[in-house]
Amino acid sequence: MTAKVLILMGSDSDWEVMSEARKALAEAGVESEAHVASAHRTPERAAEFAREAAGRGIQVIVCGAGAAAHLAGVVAAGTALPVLGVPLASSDLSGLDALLATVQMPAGVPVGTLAIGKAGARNAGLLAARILALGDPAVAAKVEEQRRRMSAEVEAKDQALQKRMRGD
Ligand code: RP5
Repeated sequence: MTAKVLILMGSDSDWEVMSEARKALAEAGVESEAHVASAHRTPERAAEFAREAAGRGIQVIVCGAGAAAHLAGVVAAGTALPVLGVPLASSDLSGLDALLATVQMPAGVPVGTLAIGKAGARNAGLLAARILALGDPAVAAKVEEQRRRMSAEVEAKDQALQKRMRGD
């Protein structure tokens, strides 16, 4: 199966967080590939990934980067594919720097920005799956399954809480 989602990150130190996106995609049955490419340290490599993604069958790109995080913006500048950005907390500013750098794109170059860190990485994977689900019933079924599973987990937590409060 060829990858439909490309996950890019500024450094291998981002992988612990960005692997959450890959896990969420795997739950939805979506094949992904992940690479390190930095907007600052390897600008040509980042631009090449952006330029070549659509031609390789990629449909959504997820970019995670920390500090002055320009990766998602640079990639969005080089492709017409949807780009999702995950700001990472890898500097002394705890991700606020990356959030602002990722979210404040000028009009005309959209980056769909998620939350800082692991929740954002997971949501980027889930959102990429939902985009793909529009044209893929098998992925759509997995997305619905994930929603049902999440609801069931919350209900189970409430039942456990009620039981604890009753003292049994
Ligand atoms: C950013 O700088 C990367 O995305 C990473 O979050 C951060 C630190 O990178 P390393 O110094 O760990 O390579 O470009």
